[in-house]
Amino acid sequence: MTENLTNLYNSVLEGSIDGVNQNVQAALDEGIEPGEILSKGMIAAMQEVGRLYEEGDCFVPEMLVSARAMQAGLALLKPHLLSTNVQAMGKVAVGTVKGDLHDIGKNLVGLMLEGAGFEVINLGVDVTPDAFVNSVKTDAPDIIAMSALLTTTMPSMEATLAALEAAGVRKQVKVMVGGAPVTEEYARKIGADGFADDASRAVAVARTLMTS
Ligand code: B12
Repeated sequence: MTENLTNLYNSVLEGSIDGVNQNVQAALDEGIEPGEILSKGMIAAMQEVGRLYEEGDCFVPEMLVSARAMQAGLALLKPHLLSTNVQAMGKVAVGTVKGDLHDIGKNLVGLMLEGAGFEVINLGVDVTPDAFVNSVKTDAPDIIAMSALLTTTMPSMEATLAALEAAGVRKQVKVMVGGAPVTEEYARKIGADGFADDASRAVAVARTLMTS
């Protein structure tokens, strides 16, 4: 890793917004690909934060400052991740499921989809099954993309699929799911149409769903 990427990684770990901003800019100036800045400098650091939390070496406030620093860096990187002049591919409504407030991964998926030419409706966090159903009725997305980061909120994905079915709109929309604890097997079990374990694969899955 270059010095700028290592400094960026450390800034996310320390939760330093100034450090993240400076080092994202320095890495861009050095000519490092935005995708590499994101994966090696920022996502890898958030994974380390998760590991430290699991080991009891950091706590929720530290996770939060790291998350804020990462979000600042993402905002700076966003224009570089979005390609221009891409044709509209379809419409995706993204949201983090009920009870879950983690939004970095969901926002990243939204950002990459936007970059690939999808129109993205961001429903935010703590999205109830009814709110997903309402979005299908009012926004008419081609795809719903649900994110969950907690094992305790994953069942809300299944509840949302049931709510779509009960409202008679399940056939109008494709559903894809993801988030750290979600697996391909779980996605299949609950009857989702697609799963991806990272944001760039999410784009590939969304493209496939548009033609299936
Ligand atoms: C940052 C963070 C927080 C921040 C969130 C800030 C924010 N604005 O998002 C704060 C401090 C608020 C937080 C709170 C909590 N957290 Co937290 N958090 C994390 C942490 C460290 C990083 C998550 C993250 O942003 N990762 C970076 C992004 C880029 O990755 P990602 O979200 O996985 O997304 C990628 C893929 O999964 C995929 N993806 C994501 N969504 C989707 C959707 C679709 C459709 C697709 C296709 C793909 C996809 O693509 C993304 C990009 O590649 C994780 C650790 C970890 N390893 O995940 C713990 C973690 C998720 N948190 C955890 C816990 C326990 C909590 C709390 C319960 C702690 C507490 N006691 O209060 C609360 C719950 C609050 C709530 N109700 O939601 C646990 C969950 C354990 C479990 N198995 O359920 C984890 C795993 C930490 C741990 N190792 O124990 N957390």
